[in-house]
Order: sequence, then C-alpha cells, then structure tokens
Amino acid sequence: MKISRIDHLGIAVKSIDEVLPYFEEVLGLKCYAIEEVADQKVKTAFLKVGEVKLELLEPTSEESAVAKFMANGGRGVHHVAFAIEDGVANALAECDEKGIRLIDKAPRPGAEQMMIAFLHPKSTAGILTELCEKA
Ligand code: CMX
Repeated sequence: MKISRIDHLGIAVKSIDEVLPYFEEVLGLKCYAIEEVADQKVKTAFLKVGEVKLELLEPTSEESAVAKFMANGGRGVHHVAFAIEDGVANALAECDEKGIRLIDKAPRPGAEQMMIAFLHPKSTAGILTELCEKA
C-alpha cells in the first residue's frame, strides 16, 4: 500500500465544547467543521495543523467505541489515520493477506466525505489504525 501522509489524529474527548477553547484560544488552531457520524455514534470537530487534521471525537452514545475507550481509562489520542494513495480496498486486501486483523472488511463512509476502514490495535503495535481516502 502507498501511504501519502497522516490524514488525521483522532482524539477522544468527553465534550468538544469544553476542550475547544484550549485548541483555539491557546494553540491558535481553528475548528472548521463539526459533523456527527451517526454510524460511529460520535460527534466530530476538525482542526487543521498544516496538512494534518485533528479530529476531536465526542461520543453521542454509551455504546460508541469512543465511549468504551474512555470508560476503560483511555484519554487523548484514540487513533491514527493514514491517507492511502492506491485505495483503501487494496490496502485492506494486503493487510488481510499479511495476517492483520481487520475491523472493517470493506471501506465505508466516514466524516469529511472519506471512505475509511479500521485495523485492530492488537495487530498494529497497539495503535488503532484508520485507512482513508477521499470518496
Ligand atoms: N487504541 C488502542 N487500543 C485500544 C483502543 C484504541 N483506541 N480501543 C480499544 N483498545 C484495546 C483495549 O485496550 C483492549 O485491550 P486489552 O484487551 O489489552 O485490555 C482491546 O483493545 C479490546 O478493547 P475493548 O474495550 O474490549 O473494545 P472492543 O474490542 O469492543 O473494541 C475496537 C475495540 C478497537 C475493535 C473498537 O473500538 C473499534 O471497532 N474501533 C473502530 C471504530 C472507531 O473507533 N470508531 C470511532 C471513530 C470514528 C471516526 O473517526 O469517525
């Protein structure tokens, strides 16, 4: 697979409203989009740091993967998302072939008109990994 860059870092937060002043008023970043991803049971807020984005993730349900992560003591960086130049479907097939545990067997729609798929942290050095490409 061909990774062109880190697309974004997903950061788990209890409340976007509570943490946004830190990112905007202290770090001087600008939130340019807020979007709910119903499928993932999260509300997201996006900020740009050069080419890389920060995706703040606020769970909208206790069943959300992000809510579970925080309930187990997880804080801060939740996942790393790589932009895949030659297609997420190809990358998934390659990972599958190499014995990596796939969370998503096929790309599916995510925030920001991206097609996304996750790899399980148990087979990716403990880092929940997202593969993404523009839809
Ligand atoms: N990073 C690293 N490890 C993680 C993790 C994370 N974000 N989330 C869970 N884990 C680890 C746990 O610590 C646990 O490890 P141990 O067994 O050593 O304790 C193990 O994975 C299993 O954790 P769990 O609490 O039992 O959680 P599940 O197996 O039910 O789910 C996962 C874990 C990764 C499969 C699930 O969170 C998932 O499917 N994630 C992908 C979807 C997602 O995260 N969506 C939210 C963002 C959506 C978006 O960006 O739009």
